[in-house]
Amino acid sequence: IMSLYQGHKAIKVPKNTTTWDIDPYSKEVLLDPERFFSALREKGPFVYLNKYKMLACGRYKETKEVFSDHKRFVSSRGVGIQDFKLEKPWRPPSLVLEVDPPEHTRNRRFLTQALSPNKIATLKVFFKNCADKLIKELLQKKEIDGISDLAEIFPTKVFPEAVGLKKIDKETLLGYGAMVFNALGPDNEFRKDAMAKGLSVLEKINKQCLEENIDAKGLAKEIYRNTADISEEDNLAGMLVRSLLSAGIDTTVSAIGNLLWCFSKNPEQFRLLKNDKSLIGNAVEESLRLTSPVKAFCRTSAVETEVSGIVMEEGTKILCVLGSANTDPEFWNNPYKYDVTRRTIGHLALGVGVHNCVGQTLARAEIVALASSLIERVKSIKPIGEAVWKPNNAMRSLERLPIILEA
Ligand code: OVV
Repeated sequence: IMSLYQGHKAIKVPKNTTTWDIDPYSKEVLLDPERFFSALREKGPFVYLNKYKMLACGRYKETKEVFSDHKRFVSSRGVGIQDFKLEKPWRPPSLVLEVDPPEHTRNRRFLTQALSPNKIATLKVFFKNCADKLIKELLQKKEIDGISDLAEIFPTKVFPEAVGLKKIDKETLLGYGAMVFNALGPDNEFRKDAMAKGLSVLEKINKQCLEENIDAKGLAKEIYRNTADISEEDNLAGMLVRSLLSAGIDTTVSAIGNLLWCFSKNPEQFRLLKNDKSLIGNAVEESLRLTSPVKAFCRTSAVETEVSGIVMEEGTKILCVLGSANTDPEFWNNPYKYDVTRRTIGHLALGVGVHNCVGQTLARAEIVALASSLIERVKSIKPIGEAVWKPNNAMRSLERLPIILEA
């Protein structure tokens, strides 16, 4: 008899696998992720989490291998700890995140088409203008909270406009992001808190995805146009727009907050950038590598299979800790150093394989625009208080980052 545990199949400890009592979804781990990453990698290619009766991996090699093989390690059973084959998910599954090829291939193409190089080029100009305006305003204030005054403000202003939402408030977008990402973890206090604000947020988000509520010039309208022949099918376009709103806000808010954290802690790196602006793109990649805003996603084994000598049964949930793979000393030199000149290619912050971040060109355009404005207009970014991290089951992001921007 198969037993269900924490929303998935309770697997047996595979042979030659270390068992571990740690809770990767606890606040303690979040507050000291680097210690968790190191211990995870040292225990072997996979560890068995006693508390969740599932596996976790954090070495670069295995994390990449699991992510790269969408046939053995499926997304259609959910990328959180819940197995959608065994339990009903909290919302209708995403048509890109929580689906396998061939459906995934078709659906993803509609998003790729909407995010065309031409569209991104136009948006870059818009993002840069908005970033310049915001940084000019913040320089007047001098003392700011890098999160509530900057990281949360920029994406919630430019992204809804890029998508073509007619009206949407910051709180709704951030509230929905918190639900989507915390829902990937166990039903702990963080998931419960996010879900508590739930129903009204869900209603507003679903409404915003409807064709009558989107502007003719945005990405959402493009998705409706490209799916016009078949969009009757299960609200296809609306569901794809929902994916933009699920994946496009919290991720970039966290990435920008984490980038500011990197800058404020490494003034010599910020000065290097000011002297050589051609490094900006790489400085953004390096902040993604080092801080991995999406900490971890799960996969589920569709068959009994083996990786690095570990045999795992069908239905095994694997927590793939991207932040750990991105700081594996077997792959990266001096991995915990923020180094804007580092060769960053191969980092897994935006995933790898068929599910790699479909919005990455848009995300990079946003973050690079903001980084450029900072480097052009700000002399230094100094911490004036303690950086406070915000617990989340799937993201690594800040609650507060008190800084001074000096002109
Ligand atoms: C959390 C997340 C990431 C990527 C995609 C989606 C959600 C989605 O809803 O499609």
